[in-house]
Amino acid sequence: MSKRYEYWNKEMELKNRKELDEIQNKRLRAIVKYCYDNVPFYNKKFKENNLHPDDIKTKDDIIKIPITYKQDLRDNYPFNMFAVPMKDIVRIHASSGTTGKPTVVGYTAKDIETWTELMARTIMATNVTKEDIIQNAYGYGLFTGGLGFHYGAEKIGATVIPISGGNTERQILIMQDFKSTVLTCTPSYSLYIAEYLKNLDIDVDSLSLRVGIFGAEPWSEALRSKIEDALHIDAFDIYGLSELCGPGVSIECPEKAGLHIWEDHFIPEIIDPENGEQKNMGEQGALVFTTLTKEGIPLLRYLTNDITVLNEEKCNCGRWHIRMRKVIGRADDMLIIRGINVFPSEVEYQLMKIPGVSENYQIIIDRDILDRLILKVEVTPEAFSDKVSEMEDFKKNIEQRLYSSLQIHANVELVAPGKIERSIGKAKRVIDLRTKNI
Ligand code: DLL
Repeated sequence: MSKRYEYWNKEMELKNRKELDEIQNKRLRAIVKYCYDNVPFYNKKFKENNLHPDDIKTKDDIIKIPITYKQDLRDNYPFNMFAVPMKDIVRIHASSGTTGKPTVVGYTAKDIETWTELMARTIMATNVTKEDIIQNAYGYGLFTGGLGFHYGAEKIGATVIPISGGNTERQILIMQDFKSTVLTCTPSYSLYIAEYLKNLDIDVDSLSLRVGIFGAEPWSEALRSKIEDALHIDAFDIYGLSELCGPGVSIECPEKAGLHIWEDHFIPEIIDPENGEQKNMGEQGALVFTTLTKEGIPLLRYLTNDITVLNEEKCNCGRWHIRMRKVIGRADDMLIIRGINVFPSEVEYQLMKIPGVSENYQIIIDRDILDRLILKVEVTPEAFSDKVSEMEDFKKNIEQRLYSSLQIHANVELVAPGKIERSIGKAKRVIDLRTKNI
């Protein structure tokens, strides 16, 4: 059977490479000038680097522009990177981050319109339409997930249930009674909901759910299979970050062969996070974005630190918009354990392949004299046993499998079902205790 592909803005979504390049070159010239004229940070940066907006004629010139770092936003906290006066800002969002002050972003009325358009495209790319009832369990508030989905879902004419995150029992009641067809939340929260349904002995087939749009944190293909199996839905990956708008930067289409980045609004690049050099298509590195249409807080070559690979081939869905591979992790989350580089998502991928291991785990890195990797792994109720010898064998088996696939020595600690804390938003799966010991 041939696949069905829905589009919100067919004209823009189906532009070919040459057309997209033309749009990008034109918009790049305009945004560079806009930043130079309106953001003192960029004006100074350009002058320090003997750079003038006229030096940027096409995308090939983009490498002349210095990288913008998250630290630059922190240094300009809260509003100094804004390109317009506060009277023109109609909304503020912020991402919490684990340390220090949040990263603050501001939207003009036009920015909200653009974001809404991007979210409309994004939601429809997963074949969700106005026929659907969307249970939006992303947090509403300073976090961009809730409101981002809300506006996009309303735009396409779907029915939105603005339930926000948490109160899982109520989520389930609403899901049953309102016959939600789409669930939007973090992948970890979707699993929590699935677990709750199981504990309440509710048959998932008695629900109306058919699609899940999950993002805001990395999740492996193995986790996708677990979610799809547990909820009997089609699960799509959505990516975004507050600094660019929030969700709606990229989305998987039904091909699930990478996430399409909306290139009429963003220019993506991959750089080497070590030396800042641009990498070629198909090479892995850190994702960098230039915003092409933002008014409130335009950003040139903003380093996300998210690790991925870009692919500019045309997709079977008809879109040419560049695809990014599922994010492997953040460059700053990469674990270097006794000299071996490991992404938490690789650990997750290997772990999820082992029968009896649940999707609840924690990676703890500690330092005695050498670094120690402790993996707290929750056993599924089916695999859990009171017999110490059985659990001991299971633990050794996990340790051996991780060693043979990732060449890392992990001390596995098995825990009983339900013992690892669940999350309603972004899961905290990695705990690095090393900094505390230094
Ligand atoms: O997490 C925006 C969002 C909301 C995306 C809802 C998708 C769904 P921030 O809180 O600013 O924004 O966090 C952005 O989260 O740089 C990535 O490290 C991570 N991230 C977001 N989506 C994904 C994803 C929102 N699909 C940071 N896969 C980003 C992996 C993701 N990581």
